[in-house]
Amino acid sequence: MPVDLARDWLKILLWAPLLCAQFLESGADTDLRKTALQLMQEAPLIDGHNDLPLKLRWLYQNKLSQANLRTLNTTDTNIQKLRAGHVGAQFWSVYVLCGAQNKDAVRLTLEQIDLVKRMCEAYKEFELVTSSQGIENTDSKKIASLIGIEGGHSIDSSLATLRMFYELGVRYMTLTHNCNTPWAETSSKQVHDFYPRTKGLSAFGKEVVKEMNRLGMMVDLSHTSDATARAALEVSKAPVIFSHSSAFSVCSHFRNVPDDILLALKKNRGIIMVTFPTKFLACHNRIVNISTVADHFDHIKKIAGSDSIGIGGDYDGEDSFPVGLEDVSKYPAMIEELLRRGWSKTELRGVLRGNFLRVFREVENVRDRNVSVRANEEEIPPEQIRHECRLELKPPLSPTASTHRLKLSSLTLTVALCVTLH
Ligand SMILES: *[C@@H]1O[C@H](CO)[C@@H](O)[C@H](O)[C@H]1NC(C)=O
Ligand SMILES: *[C@@H]1O[C@H](CO)[C@@H](O)[C@H](O)[C@H]1NC(C)=O
Ligand SMILES: CC(=O)N[C@H]1CO[C@H](CO)[C@@H](O)[C@@H]1O
Ligand SMILES: [Zn+2]
Repeated sequence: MPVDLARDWLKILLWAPLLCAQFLESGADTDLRKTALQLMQEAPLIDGHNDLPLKLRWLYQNKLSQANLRTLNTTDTNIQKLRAGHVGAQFWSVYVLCGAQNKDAVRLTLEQIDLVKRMCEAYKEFELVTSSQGIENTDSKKIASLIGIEGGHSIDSSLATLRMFYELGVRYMTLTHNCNTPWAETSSKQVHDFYPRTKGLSAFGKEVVKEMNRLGMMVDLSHTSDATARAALEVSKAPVIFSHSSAFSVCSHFRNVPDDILLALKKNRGIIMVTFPTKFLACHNRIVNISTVADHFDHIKKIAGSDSIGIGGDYDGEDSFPVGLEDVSKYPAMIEELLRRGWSKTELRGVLRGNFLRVFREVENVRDRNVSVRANEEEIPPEQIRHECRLELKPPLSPTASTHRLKLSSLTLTVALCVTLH
């Protein structure tokens, strides 16, 4: 045998076990992917936060007729991708920028709600849903669509406005976005200078939480300061959610949740829906991939148990997502990685769906046990808000005939309505 040929044989002999191992490993990977997909078929994902409605405002000025949501490719989200990602229910955020606070936040929020409702009318793949039963009843070929408000500035410090948003189908409200409101403090103190004196949850803020409990609207604590979150956890009679946040111990970003609050959340029976934007996931390493996100899942499970976990991708809400999780079609890769790390199918069914449904049902039960309680008529003390966009609805003071007075006050009311609704 020539020396060269012998050397080749030797090489093959040396490499064979390695090649074999690689083959087995990739076989195992295909199995894990298959298991992940099967699991998601049985338990399609309920995702806590998606900002497509904001993108539709930016890209199309909410002119839905100009976009094809089935194939839209300038966003992280379209219907094909949601299907590939096994998303069974999606909370659409009707977020309006903090800059609208004290201006037209209520109108802009109404316009985003209108947009989500029109999405559900225009696409048979979406079904507007407002209850836990509604999610469970949704045909498996459709995507249950729910509405969440992101930022208490959307209610303009008015419990009546909160109630009307509930009637329009809103089922969670994030107490703050990146700005303080007069009644709740944000975690992003450096972004806006609205109401710098707000600390945690004010007395009126506690009334907001109680009224949300009474209505059956979930209290969302993503974006709030730790003081706000702790106060809300204390006041709320129902489980709360973090619709899109990750673990502070893994990455000490102000958008993430520290361990003591994770423990309080476990006690409250609420959930944290782990979020995927890279800037909240990795504070130090530059490579952010599925392993990084899995570290957050593992940590939260260690502190609060897998029953306290869901998923809120925040797609279309931020620019950068981890390698392997670039858009809403990639959720199965996340489940595959958790299977690889030894998460059981039961735990993952909870993460995908069961844990959120438990929270939603308990929120509805608290509402149903309080049906006899009347609407909260508390108002925010006027000195706590800025006034220039608010008209005071008082009858004119001049001692005129009562009919004249009536006419004037109805005129005042009309003007006020114009100001609010325009
Ligand atoms: C994105 O969609 C547009 C409009 O339908 C199409 O012209 C374009 O080729 C698509 N781009 C990619 C990368 O698929
Ligand atoms: C993620 O990146 C790290 C290196 O930073 C690497 O060790 C790990 O294998 C990667 N994980 C995946 C799932 O790609
Ligand atoms: C007045 C009333 O019915 N209050 C109830 C509201 O719900 C909470 C939580 O279930 C009960 O503890 C209250 O008694
Ligand atoms: Zn957000």
